[in-house]
Parts: sequence; C-alpha cells; structure tokens
Amino acid sequence: MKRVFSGVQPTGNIHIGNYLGALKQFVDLQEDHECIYCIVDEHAITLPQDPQELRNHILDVAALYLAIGIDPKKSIIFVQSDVSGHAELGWVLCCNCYTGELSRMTQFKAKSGGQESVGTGLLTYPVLMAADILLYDTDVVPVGNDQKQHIELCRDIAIRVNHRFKDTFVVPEGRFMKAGARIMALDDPTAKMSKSAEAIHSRISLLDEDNKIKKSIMRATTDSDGEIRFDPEAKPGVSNLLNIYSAFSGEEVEAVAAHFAGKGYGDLKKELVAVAQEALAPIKKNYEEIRHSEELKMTLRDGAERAGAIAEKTMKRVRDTFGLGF
Ligand code: ATP
Ligand code: LTN
Repeated sequence: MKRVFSGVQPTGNIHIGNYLGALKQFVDLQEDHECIYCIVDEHAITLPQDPQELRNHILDVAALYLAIGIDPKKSIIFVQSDVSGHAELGWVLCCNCYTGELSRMTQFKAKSGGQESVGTGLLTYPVLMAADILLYDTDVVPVGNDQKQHIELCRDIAIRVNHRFKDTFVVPEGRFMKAGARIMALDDPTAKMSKSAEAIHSRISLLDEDNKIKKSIMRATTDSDGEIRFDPEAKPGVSNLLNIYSAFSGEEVEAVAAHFAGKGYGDLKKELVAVAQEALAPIKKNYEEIRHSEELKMTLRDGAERAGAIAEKTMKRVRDTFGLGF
C-alpha cells in the first residue's frame, strides 16, 4: 500500500477551503492507502501564537480530523511536536537546502512582506515541511494548490540527497483536487480563502452555524452581468461559488454550471447554502461529541507512538547515511 502524509496547522478555525482542498481527500484516501495525518504545531509557531490558544487549536484540529471521518483504526493521527524526528530531520535538510531556494517561495514572500524583522522559522518553514514528509517515506501528499511550490522543494531536496547518497529518501508526489484545490475568499475572489483574514464573511468555517453559512454565501461577491457560467478569469466570484458547489456535491463544475444556466445569482446562492449546510451538519454534530472526550487525547497518544516508531527507523537510516553519532 502507498503511504500518504499530510498536515494542518492548528492556527484557527478550519474553513471550507481547507476541507475541500485537503481534508476531504484525507478521508477518501484511507480506504486504500496507509495514511498519516499530522497536526503541525511546530509550523504554527513560525508566527507568534498564544500558548493556551495553540493548545486548544491542536485539540480542535484533532477533533475535526475525527469528525470528518478519519478513522484512527485505519489512519495515524498525531501532533508533530510529539515526534522529535521532525525537528531533527528538519536540521539535516536545512544543511541540504539553499537560502536562495527558500527566499524565492511565494508563501515566504507573502508572510514576511512588510515586516521589520523576519523570523528564521518563516524562511525555513518549507524545510520542516519537507522533513515531515520525508520522515515517513511518503509516496503521496494531499494538499491544496497553495502548497505546490513547497512540495516541489521537498522533491528537489530528496532528489539532491539521493544523488549524493543513493536511496536515502522516497521522492513524494503532491495530490491535488480537481475542484476545491483553490477556494477563494467569498468577499474577494482574487484572494485565497484563509484562516487569518480579518473579515469573518470571507470564509465559512466547518463549525459555522447555519445562519452564518447563509449570511456569508448570500453576501458573497459576484458581478453585475447576471450570467452564470464558469469562467474564473472574467467571473471569479461566480466561478468560485460554482467551484465550491462542485466540490461539495461531487458533480463536475461544467455540469453544475449547466444546471444553473439561465438562472439568477440568487438561485445559485440559495442552492449553495443548502448544499453547504447539509454537508457541514454531520461534521458539527460529530465534533461536539468528540472535542472534550478523553478518547481524543488517547487517540493522539497512540498516534504519536505509532508515528514515532516509523520516524525512528528513518532517523536511524539518516544518521547512518550522514555519519552522525558514532
Ligand atoms: P492561512 O490561511 O492562515 O495561511 P491555511 O488555511 O493555509 O492557513 P493550513 O492549515 O496550513 O492553513 O492548510 C491546511 C490545508 O488546507 C493545506 O493542504 C492547504 O493547501 C489547504 N488550503 C488552505 N487554504 C486553502 C484554500 N483556500 N483552498 C484550498 N485549499 C486550501
Ligand atoms: N504547509 C502546510 C502544512 C503542512 C503540511 C506538511 C502539509 C506542514 N507540513 C506536510 C503536507 C505535508 C500548509 O498547508 N500550510
């Protein structure tokens, strides 16, 4: 069976962009892959976090993993900082990556832009991500489109090390959804939907109440020509709504557009509200049952043990390869 690894940062409310771009695939993949899903708290602290909030967000993401249908009997769920190999391999990979490669990353430029002093962790963020992936001999990495560049860098580092020391790492591949890979902000369809955006109606969180879902969709930015068709260049707002509908319903976006042809924006929005509310209802219900259960922490402890055993094998190989220790 091929091995899958992915991670989500515990930095705020998980939104439908995270879900439709990444998390939804996590569930499907566990049927015929060996899956490892991480809560990447060490990535979260590349930007300042309130310690108490960070701990709460870790458990929030863990509960959401279970609530959407990740089954801890089939998949490993764990917290990054519970397995020391991530930081250790991160260092080894830093020594095999160039600062030029890192300063060219789009996410680094976006997150460091306008700041007076920039934390080193923000620059080396993609190296830690490469360590996450390579630590588990990962074949497949399901992520949203915004992570494409980071996956490419991870592959470059793996190939570079393998060139010098044959067969050290498995070279992984990214896996991106057709619909959902890039969900845009509802109030500004030129920007990606993001956890950190100020405007609350820019996103729909997985735990939003029905009323909030309705409000956010009904006030989503469209355009003034009134025609429903899928054309992300000319009609980014309408196309984003069609894309979200497609990702929730599983219908091709062309079929969704055909279904709404000749109808008004109000019809599209109303039907989308219903589809989103229906999809999120069971997730919210499951989440409430799981979030404060003792079982949640037990799942994370068990996951850390299982992940740690795999990681330790890789780290032994890496230490031997590089001549670390004696
Ligand atoms: P922020 O928005 O604060 O930068 P984030 O939402 O990108 O954070 P992550 O936890 O790092 O947060 O992302 C988890 C997963 O969700 C990743 O696979 C990422 O590619 C995916 N993702 C994030 N935003 C979107 C989006 N708008 N559309 C599709 N996928 C997304
Ligand atoms: N950078 C990713 C989160 C992440 C990740 C990973 C994803 C950290 N390590 C390993 C896949 C594999 C993001 O979504 N912002």
